[in-house]
Amino acid sequence: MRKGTRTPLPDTKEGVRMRKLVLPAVAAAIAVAIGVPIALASFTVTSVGITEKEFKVTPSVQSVKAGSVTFRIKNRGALAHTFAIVKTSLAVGKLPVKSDRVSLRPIKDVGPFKPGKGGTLTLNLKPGKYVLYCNVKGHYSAGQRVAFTVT
Ligand SMILES: [Cu+2]
Repeated sequence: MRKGTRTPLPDTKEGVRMRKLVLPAVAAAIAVAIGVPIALASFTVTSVGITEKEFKVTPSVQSVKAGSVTFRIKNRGALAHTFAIVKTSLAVGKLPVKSDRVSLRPIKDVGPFKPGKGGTLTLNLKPGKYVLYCNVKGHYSAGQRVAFTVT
């Protein structure tokens, strides 16, 4: 006796892909268990496409709303790249570098991804300024970095 929750097709709004993520059986089971109406059991996820290559990180949007954000990373370059995110008010080009790598502690640094490969990273982001970059030796300094804002 599974109760599925039907959701509308994905909305597209200014490049931000807001997608209803529904795990029908699980959501319904949890909803029943904790007494939440089924209609509230779906939730919204913000998805940001990330393209990496030599030597750029290009997000599909420069800013998102606070909450759960899924980065969908794709390496379209010829070298391996990582995807790192750090929360900082420092300017995008002014992060401290040691041994050719950013020395700040990132929230997360995933990869390295080989050419043609990629992955996803979901984080719960608070409002603030962030920098997205690749932390393979020398890549940040070569320009593989971009400012990112959470509002
Ligand atoms: Cu790189």
